Amino acid sequence: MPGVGVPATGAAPGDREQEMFQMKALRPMLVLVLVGSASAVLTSAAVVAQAAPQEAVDPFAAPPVRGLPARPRVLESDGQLFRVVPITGLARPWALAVLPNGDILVTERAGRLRIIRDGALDPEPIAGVPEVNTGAINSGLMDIALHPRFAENRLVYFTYSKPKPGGPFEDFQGMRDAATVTLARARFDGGAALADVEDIFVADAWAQGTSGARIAFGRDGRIILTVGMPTRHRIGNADDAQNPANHAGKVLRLNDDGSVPFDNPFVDQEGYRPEIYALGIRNALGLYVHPDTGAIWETENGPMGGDELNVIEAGRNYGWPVVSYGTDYTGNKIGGLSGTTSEHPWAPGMEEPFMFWNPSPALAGLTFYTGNAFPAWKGNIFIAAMGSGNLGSRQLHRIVLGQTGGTQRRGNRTLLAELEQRLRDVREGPDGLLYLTTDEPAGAVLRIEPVDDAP
Ligand SMILES: [Ca+2]
Repeated sequence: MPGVGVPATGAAPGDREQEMFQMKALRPMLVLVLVGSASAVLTSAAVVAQAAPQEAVDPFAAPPVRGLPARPRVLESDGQLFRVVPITGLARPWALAVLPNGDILVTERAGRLRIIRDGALDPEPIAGVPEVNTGAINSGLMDIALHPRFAENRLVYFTYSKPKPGGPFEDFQGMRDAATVTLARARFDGGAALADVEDIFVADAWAQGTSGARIAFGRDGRIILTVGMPTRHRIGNADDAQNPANHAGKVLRLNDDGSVPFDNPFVDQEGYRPEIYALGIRNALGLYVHPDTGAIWETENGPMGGDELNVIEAGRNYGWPVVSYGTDYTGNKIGGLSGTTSEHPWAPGMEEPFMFWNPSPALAGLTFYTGNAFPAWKGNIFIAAMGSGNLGSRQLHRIVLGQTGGTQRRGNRTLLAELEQRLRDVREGPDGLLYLTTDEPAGAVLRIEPVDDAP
């Protein structure tokens, strides 16, 4: 069922079976909006589809932009002109944080922390980052976030893959080394090095393979930390995502010193790690706390055709690896490295995604747009997509919510596909502009700004 799907809100499992029956009977049920990938052409008449405008027109440039531009270029999407300003010289940039003075901290996957000062990349990395493991696609030095009171305390937080002590697992059937998600805190005074670098939380989630880790501060000042657990390896197992006795495949909630908040949902429940906030997570690569509602939004890489946008609530179970709208890359629903353990995409007691994507675009960073630079985008959700091969296009998704903020009408528009870049992160800066990272060997930070001098 290619396209972008919205699960029927509030439907009980029995209702869902009835709906599947209706779908087989060619009755429209899901509101689907096609995305740009050619493989996303509808193959079933059982859905209502509306093609989104796809061809971006660049009114100022000839020839049209293909690939990362060397200089600022004006692009267009859905009638909105915007200028893309590339800041190049980065290698596999993962995440970024815009400082109050407009400088930008950028993590590079290999374990370097870089800084863009006054719009130009400082050639010297910032010293003090611990050794990182880069053994899997989504590993290395990953997310970065500023303490809510950074202007006063200068505290920065970052996540990384911590190598297992003792080095590579040569004694473990000759396999590559294992790592676990670690949250570190440091002080950054704006100079050339971090100070007081400290691991404040080392997850019990030793794994061989991809395990993404995002952080965001809740409105209450607590840290939300995602720990991925996508597939089945000999070190770490997808089933760990349902095991409350470890941190793999979970959303965690911590105090800003790494300790356990007293009001976590399972803090007094036997058999549960007290840091757990939600379970059943595959590989979360985007995380955002809405400043008005406090809602926790998460993007998650599913298996083939199962990328998700979720709203994470305390104590809930988000299904992995029991249920998913995707399948293993063998095409089998059940089993394999990445298949589920259930034939059905839903189960009692497990949360449905807010949206899911098929094919999977390899969704990564996300933000709501709350600024004033682009009034037409206000309230929209932006999601970076890394794509590749059968994973759909490398582009930025723009999700338009319904009038009620809600769940009835959701549109998916896309932009920046012509750049053909693996878009890893998207953030809104304090200036109301959007900032992205391109996770490429010759990567960049992209600043998206309005075009005031447009004809
Ligand atoms: Ca899920």
